[in-house]
Amino acid sequence: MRIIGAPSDYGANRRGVDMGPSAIRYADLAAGIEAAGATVTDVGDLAVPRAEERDPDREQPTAGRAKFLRETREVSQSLADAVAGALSEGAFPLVLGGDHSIAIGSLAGSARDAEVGAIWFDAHGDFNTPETSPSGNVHGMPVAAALGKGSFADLPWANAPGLREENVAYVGLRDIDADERRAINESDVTAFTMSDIDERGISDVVEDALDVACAGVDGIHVSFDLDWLDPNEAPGVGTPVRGGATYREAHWALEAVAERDADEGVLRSMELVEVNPILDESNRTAEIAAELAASALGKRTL
Ligand code: 4U7
Ligand code: MN
Ligand code: MN
Ligand code: MN
Repeated sequence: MRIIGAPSDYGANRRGVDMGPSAIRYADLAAGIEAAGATVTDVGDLAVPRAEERDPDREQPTAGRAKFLRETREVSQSLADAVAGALSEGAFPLVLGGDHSIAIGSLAGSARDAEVGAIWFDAHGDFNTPETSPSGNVHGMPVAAALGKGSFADLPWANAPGLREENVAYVGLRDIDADERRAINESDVTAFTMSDIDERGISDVVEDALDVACAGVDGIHVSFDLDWLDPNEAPGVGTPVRGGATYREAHWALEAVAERDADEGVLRSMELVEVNPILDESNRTAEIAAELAASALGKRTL
């Protein structure tokens, strides 16, 4: 497998998430994955210029409200190439964010030459468009971008050709904006909220999400926003929301992904996003991210 760092913070309004890749590596990511039985190659970080190096006058080339869209395009295109490149060489791409806007590139690369499903572990729907976004922050838009919603229809670099709405499954939503809710409900994505997990338990919900993502595709992309976890477990994220998944639920979820992969070979690409070491308590959130990657890649207790 191949580790690709994407230290972008263009999609969020808080600095620090650009240090996510370093923090996750520092948390013994590679050793954990090797203990799970995979061979690790770390190709380092993509070159992402700092926001201060950019002329703010050159922002906003297109539609609506989307901050740093030009920079997001550059990062997305180089990440899409890196992900597609890994896949074409037979390596599993594990992308380290960075804010969640990097998922635009991961999905564009993973679904460039294949039919791909996506499982989205997140407190948020990330289904805003430049037209509906209350913040203008692109980390709240990657699912809509990949699916070509709103003005993303005019931005081919942002679209994931082999991703269909019918194969997108959310797990554990709990903070959705008003227009975003309408758009999710009108779409063909499948959304499981935290209430679904309360009612049915994590195992039933994740198995259903896997069924949705895996139906008729070549493989799945796992997008893991650390703010899916409860902030008491993972405080180092930019947009914490109370009432999230527990540490054990998160592990169970990714162990279920690993098990499905062992049975059916479905896992194609993965990303860990929104780790912000500046907001963290020691390096707790990055450590959880590293452990979860090992779980997804097949680490077992016995
Ligand atoms: B994350 C938000 F308004 N919905 O669009 C927005 F609440 O990648 C938050 O899931 C988005 O962390 C959070 O700005 C994006 C907001
Ligand atoms: Mn997100
Ligand atoms: Mn989120
Ligand atoms: Mn966030």
